[in-house]
Amino acid sequence: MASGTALIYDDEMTSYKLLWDNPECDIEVPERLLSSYEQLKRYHLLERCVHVPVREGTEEEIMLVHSSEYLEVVKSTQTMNEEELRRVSGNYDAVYFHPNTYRCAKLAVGATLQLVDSVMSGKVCNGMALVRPPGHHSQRTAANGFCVFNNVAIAAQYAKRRYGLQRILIVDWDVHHGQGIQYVFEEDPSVLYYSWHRYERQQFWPLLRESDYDAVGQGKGKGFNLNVPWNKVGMGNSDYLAAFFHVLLPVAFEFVPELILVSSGYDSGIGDPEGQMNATPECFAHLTHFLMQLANGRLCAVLEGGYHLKSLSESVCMTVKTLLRDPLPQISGEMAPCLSAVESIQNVRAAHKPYWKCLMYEVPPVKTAAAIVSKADAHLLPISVQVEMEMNAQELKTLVSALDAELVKEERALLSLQNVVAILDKILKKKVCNGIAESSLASVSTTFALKHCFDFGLQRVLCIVVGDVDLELDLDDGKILLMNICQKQQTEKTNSKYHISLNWREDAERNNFFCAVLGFILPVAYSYQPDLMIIVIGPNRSLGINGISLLTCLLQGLAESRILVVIQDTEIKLVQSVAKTLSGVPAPDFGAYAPASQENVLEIKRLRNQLQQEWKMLRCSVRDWIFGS
Ligand code: X5A
Ligand code: ZN
Repeated sequence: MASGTALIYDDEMTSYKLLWDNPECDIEVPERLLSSYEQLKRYHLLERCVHVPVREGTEEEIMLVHSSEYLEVVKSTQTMNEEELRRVSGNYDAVYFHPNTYRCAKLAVGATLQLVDSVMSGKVCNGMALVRPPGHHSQRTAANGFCVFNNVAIAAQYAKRRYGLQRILIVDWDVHHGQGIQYVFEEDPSVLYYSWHRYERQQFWPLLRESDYDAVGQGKGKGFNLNVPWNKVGMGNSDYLAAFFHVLLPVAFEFVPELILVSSGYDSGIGDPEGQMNATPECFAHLTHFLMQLANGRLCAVLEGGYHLKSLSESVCMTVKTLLRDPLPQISGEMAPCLSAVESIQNVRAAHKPYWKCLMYEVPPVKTAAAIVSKADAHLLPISVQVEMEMNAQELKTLVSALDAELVKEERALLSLQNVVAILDKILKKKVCNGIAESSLASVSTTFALKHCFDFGLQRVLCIVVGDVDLELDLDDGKILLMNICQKQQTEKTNSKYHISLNWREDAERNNFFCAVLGFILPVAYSYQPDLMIIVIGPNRSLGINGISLLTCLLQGLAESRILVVIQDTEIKLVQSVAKTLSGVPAPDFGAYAPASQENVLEIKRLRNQLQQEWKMLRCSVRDWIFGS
């Protein structure tokens, strides 16, 4: 990997200045470059850099962004007298021309491209170009805000063309909005533009509506324009860092840029008359450091604004020192962003939620939903469980009537569906992973739920019924595997592949269900490979809370953990315990282990013999294996 830092500078870019009185432009002076360069010398940073000569940008390069007409206008200013220069300058917002402006503007473009070439060729890893005039305000057919040619925008287009780059990140930390860059790449998803800027609700120059956080890009470029508008002056180190942590960096790491161009203006630094912000020079070291972790360290910083000569030159030095990989300076100030900053950050994040995964999943997804009869008991459930509100009656009727016209007429039946449908819908639409629904008529609601599942396109649903719940189902096609766990022998029914009765009696104090779950239920369930599981708990159950917890817990390995638990009788202890296991509250207690009774062991054996041909995971002996196949 390349090492070294390029520094590109030529004092010819100090050869133009404002020739007349204009208070808006008189801060843009040649000393900006001279003092920065001097300071680099004084800190012995200059001698540590690789010096790359400047060149003129060619007309073809300039026309990667600007029109030929505009190029001709700028060209024509070379030979103008002061009066003519004033007149042309007056055609633009916050611009002055000098006879040398054209030459310097071409050098500024060329210096930027020399830097890109040095980094892209691997001659250096990163670097900085100290240039005048700046570029980020200039547009296809207009100079603007001291800017003539858009150095950084041209560099991005050039890098795409010359090096075939597909993702370039432009970070504009100048205190003004680089609207010129925004305009060029608004519809271009290959260039991600990030800018923070003094905005004050559109009361600060350039006074544009499109500088606000809701300008996210257009067409294919939606999501690739990030504006952080500062609505107050005085933003400092912690505000800038917060914007990096919570907006730029997550998006940048997701974007995976191949090259970073920094529109490196220092009017966002402390003391600057334009910005009125508070970031100390050390802040720029930290900003630089973070960006160096992207794009394989390929970073080109190009000077834009910065009008407080001391603050500017110190900040330039901090940037270059960091590019040279010196240890970072301590950052000063209380590390707490101000309210206004946080508000802006929140707004950009919200505006960009649809486009970036890092912003989409900021809150962990809800795993478990519950719909219970007594809403007053909601606080007894784990806080991570989302308690569903009453379902809209009309919505329910529409949903039900589509599948079962008769059912809609029965008030009591309809009511019993409410919770089950609400939760099942969330599970099917993958809004939650699992859930609990209390239902006064578990048989009706489960039968309906199964219909709803197949209507939704599920292939196999495992339905485990604990206690007395009669389901009238067609069980021949294998779309449902029904397992009844009941008290006593149902003599008239024989077990079939898809309808299994497991006679079980639980030890009152202790849990003897391990043997049934491991020895029978799980092997069958894993052989079946359901895409949803419904556990129905009715009255007269032969299984205690511990047994039910164990069952729900161990079944989570199947169907991507999609489990719906339907509970008929309101029993908050049971709901609580199931909610805990489903939501993954740590270390559920299944109760003390008890060996299964003789009766239970025989039942498992009997079922295994009966069904191991159908459900091959039941095999646990060589004999089973040989005679079962
Ligand atoms: C490059 C830059 C600022 C123009 C301010 C005009 N331009 N009021 O910082
Ligand atoms: Zn600026």
